[in-house]
Amino acid sequence: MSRYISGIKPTGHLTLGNYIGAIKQFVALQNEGELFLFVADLHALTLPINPQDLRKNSIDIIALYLASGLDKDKVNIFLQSDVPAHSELAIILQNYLYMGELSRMTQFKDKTQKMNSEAIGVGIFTYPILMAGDIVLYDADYVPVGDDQVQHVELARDLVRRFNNRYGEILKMPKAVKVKNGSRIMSLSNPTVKMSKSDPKGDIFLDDDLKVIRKKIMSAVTDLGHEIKYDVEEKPGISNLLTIYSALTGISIPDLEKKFAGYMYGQFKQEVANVVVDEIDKLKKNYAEIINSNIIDEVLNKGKLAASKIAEATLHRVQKAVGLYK
Ligand code: AQP
Repeated sequence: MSRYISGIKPTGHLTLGNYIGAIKQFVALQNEGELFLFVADLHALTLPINPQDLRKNSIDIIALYLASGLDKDKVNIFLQSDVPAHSELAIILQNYLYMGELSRMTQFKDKTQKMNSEAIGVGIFTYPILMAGDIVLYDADYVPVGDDQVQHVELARDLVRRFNNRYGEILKMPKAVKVKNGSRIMSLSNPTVKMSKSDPKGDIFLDDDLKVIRKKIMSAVTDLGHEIKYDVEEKPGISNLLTIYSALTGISIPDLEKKFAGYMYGQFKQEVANVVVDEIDKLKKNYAEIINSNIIDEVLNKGKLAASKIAEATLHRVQKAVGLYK
């Protein structure tokens, strides 16, 4: 049975991008293999965050995982900081990645381009090391992620190659997997940039009021012309809305182009809004039940036990391989 590992950083309110690119994918995979899903709370510290927000965002992610249909009895859900092996392994692995590699990471460049280089925290630079550890700790076959995280998974693969060349077959080689439609949901106000929870321009948040969501979709930036056609270069706004519709309904984009042939942009947006509002409405109802129950601690305790068992075994293997006396 294949094993999957993935996580989400509790850096803000989750977006429709996180839902489509990551969470919906997790839900589909829970019947395919063994799923380990964590809240990447240590990663959230790489940029300034208020402690109350970090705590609330972390709990919200667990509740949203469950509200989206992840089955607590099938999936192992845990907090990254509940499994100390993540931090311990990162200290070792940092010696097998290079400054040059880390400085080429797109996310590092994007997140720090407007910062004074003297004041960039080291954690945002070494983020991919911690992430490589997150992945290899679980001997995972696959890492379900959105587009923007694929480069980090590739770096983890380089690290595994380098480490195993030196010490033998110690770490399992992981592979990134993406959803077919929706691995990069774009901002509604600027469909050439990614929808991102920490840069909330043109985002749909899962906890937005349904009326606000409808309004955001109705005022989404569209393109010249009037045809409902998928063309990322010429029609990034319409293409993004088609992708969202397709990801939420499972209807292919060519079928949607046929379905919406002859629609005006406004009519099409109404249809997209209906689909998004329906999905988020269901999510909100489930979320309300979960957040008011005692289930979250139970889920986290179970997840921590299952995750720790595998993570500690990998950590010991690595410690022994590099010569630490164990
Ligand atoms: N716009 C998106 N479309 C599709 N997938 C997306 N993901 C993020 N944005 C989109 C996927 O969601 C997962 C969780 O991401 P993360 O929390 O680890 O951080 P991220 O990739 O940096 O996502 P954000 O929302 O942009 O967070 P911030 O703003 O904090 O950096 C990943 O699988 C990601 O690919």
